Amino acid sequence: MGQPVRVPAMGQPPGAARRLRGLARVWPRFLSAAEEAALGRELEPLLSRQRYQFDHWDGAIQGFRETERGRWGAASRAALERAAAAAFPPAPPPLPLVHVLDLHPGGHVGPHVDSVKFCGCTIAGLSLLSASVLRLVSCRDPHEWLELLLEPGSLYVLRGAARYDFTHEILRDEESFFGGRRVPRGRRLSLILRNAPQPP
Ligand SMILES: O=C(O)CCC(=O)C(=O)O
Repeated sequence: MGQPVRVPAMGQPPGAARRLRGLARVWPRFLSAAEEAALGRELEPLLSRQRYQFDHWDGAIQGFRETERGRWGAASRAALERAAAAAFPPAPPPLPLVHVLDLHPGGHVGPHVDSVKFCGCTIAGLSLLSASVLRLVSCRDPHEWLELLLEPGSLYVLRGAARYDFTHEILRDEESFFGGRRVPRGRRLSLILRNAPQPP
């Protein structure tokens, strides 16, 4: 595993990049090909039983199926433990259930901030199958934004201000560009780890 990088896309205003230094990070090629294959093998039978939903009640996510999983085979568990060690502070650790999101090629995750009722200071995601662009936009100033390129096999982490003060979204295929470069959005699987909210 190399050092995390946060490559700013061309034309990004520098304010968000400065504000989110160390708080929004990507580790490209975090997973080995064997780990990606093991995770995919384990998830495919669970996901393929479901239909993609295009009518989510609050519209935040469209064209998706999802599950939560707490029991993993050895290879998948090792990869998730490595991700947890890289992305999370010592406390609170990630919750035991991993949220698995399967996004249809025509689906997207709209801008939202994860509810503070269910998620603490850190969100981390492993991406499989298709590359995508994750966009962060300041809740205070929509001109302050940052985009991260999520290649298959990468790990991202959002913590602190990146998690609380910016919305995050996964761009739909038609809008999926990174620094002027087209990033075609096919079917994408993500495994999202979150820690528990801290008591006030
Ligand atoms: O798929 C991802 O990486 C992000 C998903 C997300 O934002 C969510 O489920 O709240």
